[in-house]
Amino acid sequence: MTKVITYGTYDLFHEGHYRLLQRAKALGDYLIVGVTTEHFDLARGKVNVIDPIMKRIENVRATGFADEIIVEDHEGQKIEDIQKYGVDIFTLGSDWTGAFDYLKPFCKVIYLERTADISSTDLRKDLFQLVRMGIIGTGRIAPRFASEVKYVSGIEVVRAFNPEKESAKKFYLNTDIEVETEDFDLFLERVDAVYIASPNETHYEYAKKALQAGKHVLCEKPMAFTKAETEELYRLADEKDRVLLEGIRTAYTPGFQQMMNVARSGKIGDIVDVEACFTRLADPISRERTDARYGGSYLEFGGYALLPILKLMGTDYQELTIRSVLDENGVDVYTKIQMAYDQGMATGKTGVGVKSEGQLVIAGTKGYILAESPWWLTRHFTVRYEDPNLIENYEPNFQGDGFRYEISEFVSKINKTGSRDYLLTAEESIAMAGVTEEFMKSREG
Ligand code: C2G
Repeated sequence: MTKVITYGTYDLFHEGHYRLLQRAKALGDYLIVGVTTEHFDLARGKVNVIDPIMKRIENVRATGFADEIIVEDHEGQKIEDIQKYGVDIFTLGSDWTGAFDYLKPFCKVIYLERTADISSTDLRKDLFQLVRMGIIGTGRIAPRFASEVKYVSGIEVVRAFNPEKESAKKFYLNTDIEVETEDFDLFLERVDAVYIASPNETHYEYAKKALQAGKHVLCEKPMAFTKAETEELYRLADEKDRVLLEGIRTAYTPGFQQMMNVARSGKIGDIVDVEACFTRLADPISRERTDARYGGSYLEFGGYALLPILKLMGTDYQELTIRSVLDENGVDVYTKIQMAYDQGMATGKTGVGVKSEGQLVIAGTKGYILAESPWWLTRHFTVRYEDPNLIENYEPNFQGDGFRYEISEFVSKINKTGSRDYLLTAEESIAMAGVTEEFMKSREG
């Protein structure tokens, strides 16, 4: 007898789950299905799980494919189960290819092709719909995004779009996600939402088209280069009753939220100055270093640097100064933004050809917050005072590369499970566009 085992959360049970179980069963004579507990999902960083475990188990049972159902509740359990039940084959969908090769000394490991194109007809008509996501642009960031989506329940990447055939092909080979290269409208028709990760200068047009077609939009920063265009997109989203979110990852991480709240708690007194720096030396042949108009450090990292500034000092600044150092191609390799407020000031520094200390300092009348590089992931920050021996350490939770928090916020806004607009508000995103507009003007002058 050949014993097969597979595991999953099976939240919002769908066609992809069904087909996986069907094929898992066909690999042998006896199928064991491990369903994850809430606790285990929390520990492995799967966010947004909606159905309770009893419902998830019931859905697996109802398929009729499982001969035995067990629960998975801790790290390391897979090896225990394989040994305990005398399992011959471990199988999981191809979104996990490679991740469970460590089980090979214990049994055969098979990754089954995942169901990429889940059709809407088979989706449940319940309150929570599975969000069928399309990715626009298949460059460097898109595969990272795609690999984090599997940690967010309730959303599936069903296809991608890129008119550049070479990049499209590479993405398909890497991710198994089909890429449409010609018909944008056809691509839009088959998704509920899009993630825009195309070159900076195309964000606005894609976002507009997608919103007009009634799709929810998660757009990489900068969403647009002017305040008016950004306002127009938020207006359009409102009119169409669709979610529009700017993808500044830091805003959605648990650690950054906690840091903002500690800053506002009065612990460091009144906040007077915010200094944020983000530099990363970019490859000389990369888009950031060669595209004078739409590359450069500000457009790459300005959103991150401005985020804590606008959150803590507000969007109502009195003065804005932007200075850049350009290289021989006219690319801003280093940019410094300075803002003056009624009762304070702020500085943002970005670099792609200049390296500096990537830290965030929030200075107050009683103390300060120091978050060292990479503060934009916010895995760690400290509160400090006049007495240098007094240091309060914060180690917030952070899993993967942080995309999952942004995606989770997007999904819960679509499902209207919380109006958590405060993570990154339209007002903050529009104010950022205002600074971007000034930056673009300063480059023309
Ligand atoms: N799956 C699929 N096609 C999809 C979506 C999911 O084939 N479109 C597969 C997954 O690869 C997995 C199973 O369905 O094999 C269950 O998926 P999830 O419920 O998302 O669970 P997952 O997070 O993949 O759990 O220990 C838990 C496991 O490591 C994986």
